[in-house]
Amino acid sequence: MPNFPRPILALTIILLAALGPFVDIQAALAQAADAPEIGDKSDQGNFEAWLVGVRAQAREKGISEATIKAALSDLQPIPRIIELDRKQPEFTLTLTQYLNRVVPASRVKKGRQKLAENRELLTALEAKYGVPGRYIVAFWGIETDFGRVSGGYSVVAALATLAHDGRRSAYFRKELMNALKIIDDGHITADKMSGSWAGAMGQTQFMPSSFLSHATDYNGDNRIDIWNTRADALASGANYLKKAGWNPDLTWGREVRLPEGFDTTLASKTNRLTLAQWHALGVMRVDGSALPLRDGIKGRIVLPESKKKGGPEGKTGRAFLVYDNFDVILDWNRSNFFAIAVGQLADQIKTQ
Ligand SMILES: [Ca+2]
Repeated sequence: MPNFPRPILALTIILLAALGPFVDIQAALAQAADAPEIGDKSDQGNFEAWLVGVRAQAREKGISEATIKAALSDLQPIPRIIELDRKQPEFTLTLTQYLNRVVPASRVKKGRQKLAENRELLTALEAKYGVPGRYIVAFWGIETDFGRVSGGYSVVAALATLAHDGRRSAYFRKELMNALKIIDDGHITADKMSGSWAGAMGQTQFMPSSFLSHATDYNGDNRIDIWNTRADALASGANYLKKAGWNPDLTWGREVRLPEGFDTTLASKTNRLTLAQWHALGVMRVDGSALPLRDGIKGRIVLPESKKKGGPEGKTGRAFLVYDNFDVILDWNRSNFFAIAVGQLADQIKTQ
């Protein structure tokens, strides 16, 4: 997020700091919606008393006393995190405004530099995981400005704060247990486990559950270090995408122009048509030329700015024809804006 970072100006930092956590929390909210409550409501009044229960649960899960002591002693909730969690604004930017912030020309330029600097590693990762380097670099750039801004919060304190807070306790308590396991496994110490205020960690902003299922030790030192070891971080991102179903033969999609009177009910997650079928329905490249007619490729139309029923004031906003890899990006972060930003940054990095 994840999330969802940056210099040039303090303004940029503020804007992207706001965007990153938004992105993290979207996935968190979606996952928390299906998670059962564990029963924190009865003991959330007193953080210390609550921590006693957390320590007991950690012991039951086989976390060592040393880790419990190192991670859960002298722990305080962080009021700023509750503030940030409560303040999440409605996402009111247009797509164009969002892309201007998340994929500025400076980031494209830096992305090209990063692609060149890491060519050997990225070529090896593409061979192993089937994900082109420009996509790995795009995720890296959007999540953390290429590893520069990965969040300054203690992940344990952040997750404990959110787990104790009671709004999405079950989800964050599980992530807290996952974080303790990562520490217990020796990948990072509690005091060095930093991340976003919502607990997204390292250069790829993995939640602890994603770390446990997808992070990988690429440089072979027996530690998975997505914070400081670039090879581990980028390989972990590539592994995530591979496991989520990345198709090496496809791109992500493209912006398109819809014909006058296009039936917007055709833009649905389930309505996957061939490029020839979309062509027959009048869908064009954004410059007005015909779609490429590669056989066998199906895509769906995404109208990221439209609310249901034709969008605000009947407008559909910008339109995209996307392939299966778009849904892989959404697996990482369930925001159409985020997925389009990743795709566009990857495209622009490639265009030299
Ligand atoms: Ca390693």
